[in-house]
Amino acid sequence: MKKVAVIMGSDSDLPVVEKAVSVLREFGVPFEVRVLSAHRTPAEAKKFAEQARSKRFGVILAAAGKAAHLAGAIAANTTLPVVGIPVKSSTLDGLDALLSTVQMPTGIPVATVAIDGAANAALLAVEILAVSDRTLAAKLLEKRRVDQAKVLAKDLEISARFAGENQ
Ligand code: RP5
Repeated sequence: MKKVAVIMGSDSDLPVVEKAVSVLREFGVPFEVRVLSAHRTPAEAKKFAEQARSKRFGVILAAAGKAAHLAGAIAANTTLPVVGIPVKSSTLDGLDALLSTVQMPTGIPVATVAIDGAANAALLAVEILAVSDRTLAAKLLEKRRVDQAKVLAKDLEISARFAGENQ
C-alpha cells in the first residue's frame, strides 16, 4: 500500500495534526510525519515534494497556519494529490490559513478541508488510497456504518428525553 505523508509547517501544529494520525492508525495506513515549512525551510519542503512519488507516497497532507502556503508550495512540486489543512493558530481564527490554502491558482490543486479539519483530511487520504484497495474501501464502509449507528442511538436517547412534552 502507498504511504501517506503528514507534514506540518511548525511543531505548534502537532495537536491538530494528531487527529489525522489517529485516523491513519485506525485504518492501518502507513504514514510518515514531518515538520517542513514553506517559509522557514523552503528547500527541504521542495525536495520532499519532488521525491514523494518515488518514495512511494500516494497522498500528502499539509497542515499550516497563518499565511499558510505549505500545501500550495508542496502541490507546486508534485503531481500527487495534496490535501491542505488550515490550522487555527492566529488572531484571525484560522480564516487567514483557510484562504491561503484554498485559493489556489488553476493548474495546481489543493483539496482543502475545514479549519483544523485534520481527521477529514486523513479520511480523504484513505478514500484516495481505497480507489485501488478493496480492503480499505470495506473499512471505510464499516466506519460509516458505525458512525451512523452512533447517531441513531443518540436520536433515540434524545427524542425519548423530550417525549411527552407539549402534547
Ligand atoms: C505556520 O505558522 C505554521 O504552520 C504555524 O501554524 C504558524 C505558527 O508557527 P510557529 O510560530 O508556532 O512556529 O507557518
